Amino acid sequence: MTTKNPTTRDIQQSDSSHYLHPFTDTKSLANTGARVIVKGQGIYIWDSEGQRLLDGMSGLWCVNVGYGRKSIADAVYAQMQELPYYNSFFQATNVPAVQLAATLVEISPAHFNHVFFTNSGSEANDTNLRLVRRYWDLQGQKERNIIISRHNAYHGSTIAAATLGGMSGMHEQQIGVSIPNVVHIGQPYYQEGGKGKSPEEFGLEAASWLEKKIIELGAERVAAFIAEPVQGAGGVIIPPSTYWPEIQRICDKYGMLLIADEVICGFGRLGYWFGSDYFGIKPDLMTFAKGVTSGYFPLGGVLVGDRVANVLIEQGGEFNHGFTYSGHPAACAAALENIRIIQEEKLIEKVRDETAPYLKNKFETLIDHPLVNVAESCGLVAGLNLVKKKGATIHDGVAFDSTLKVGMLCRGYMFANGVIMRAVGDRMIIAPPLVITKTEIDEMITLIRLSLDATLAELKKRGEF
Ligand code: PXG
Repeated sequence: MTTKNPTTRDIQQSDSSHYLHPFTDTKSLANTGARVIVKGQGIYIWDSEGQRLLDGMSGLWCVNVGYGRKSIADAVYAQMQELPYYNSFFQATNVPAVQLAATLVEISPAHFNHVFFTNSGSEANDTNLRLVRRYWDLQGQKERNIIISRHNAYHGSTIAAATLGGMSGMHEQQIGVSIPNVVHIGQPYYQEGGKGKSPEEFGLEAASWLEKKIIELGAERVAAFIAEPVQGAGGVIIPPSTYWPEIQRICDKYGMLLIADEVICGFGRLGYWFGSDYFGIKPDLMTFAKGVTSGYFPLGGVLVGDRVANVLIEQGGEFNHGFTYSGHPAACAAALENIRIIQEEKLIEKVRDETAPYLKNKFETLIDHPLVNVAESCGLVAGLNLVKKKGATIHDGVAFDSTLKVGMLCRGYMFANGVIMRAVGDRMIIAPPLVITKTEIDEMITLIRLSLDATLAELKKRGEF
């Protein structure tokens, strides 16, 4: 691309010629051309054609404080001028990394007193895998090395993180490169597995799959259970209230480690600093990324609870693991300013007491739409299911033929109407920035309803409804 003021078409052409996008069918993208995003402010982004979009997905679940925060840019700029980089290997450290570690310890539950920094959530989960195996090795229980995860979980895209995750499409492409001793149990998705049961009964049943798996494998071989408090990329899978307390009881009973992947739920998404606070669980390790910097700079890490940290520090000697950019000063400066904003603007309290309950009320009104079988939310994440026909209960609805790709059709109308809502199959999901106001929630719901109407009209035209 050589033009000085490239047109959207120039950018799209160059994009499809050279840029391999993540999780993208390059050939089909080349036919349509990527949407070029050029600007963001508050909860809105703009594309190169000047269309404004209400970003119902906070970028990719990360822009918690919204776009256009000059103070984060200033903090990074100042840090880059002072010290753009230095490593934390070889007995050196840097001030922002030290300050951020202390801040994270302050905002997390009391038993977290240590932090390991990475660049991403994927690397953080790789780190978890190493921490867990190292912990049990140091305890003289090397054979305790199986990690249990869940189908449809997302834990990242490195080989270890993709193995930990439960995305079948990713596993299919991991030809011969999966990590051994990672097994999966079912997800607590009431719509999928709860027919004939109350949500509470189903929550207990879904948790019992963990205990069954432990007994099947032998508790002396099970090192840890890893899970997202609310599954994000899997489609905003909100577990019934009985699920997490029972999972905690099982982990305690068998003495295994509990890893909460807080990459999406952390930093206020559910109206608490961490999803674990929302569900009242006490994990040994917490993965974080995304909201720690609101996406302004790549940064991730693991909050390491005392149980693991004490063994690692007291008995472990050198931990042979780390990244060039672990504790990157500019990334840590971005995170510190981001956390300061969350605190100063009381965004977590605002979500918990005002906007999450408001969103819940408004979002649930969508259930009266002919296409919508379920409309539910938890904090500032929400999901609705599109069906061909509603039934007497949510389990009796008739799904669309998956080849119709109704979710993608609906997503197209959302874009056209100026709101970003994601499709996971025929489940439509949102996770708006924490700064969203009640008026903006109203606007978002109006745009969603308009797009549902357009989807319905199109399906009727095609004779599919
Ligand atoms: N854990 C969770 C719970 C995540 O959601 C990761 C780990 C990996 O983080 P990094 O920083 O390595 O991407 C994630 C990332 C989607 C989507 O389609 C979600 C994520 C990433 C890409 C796509 O919803 N989440």
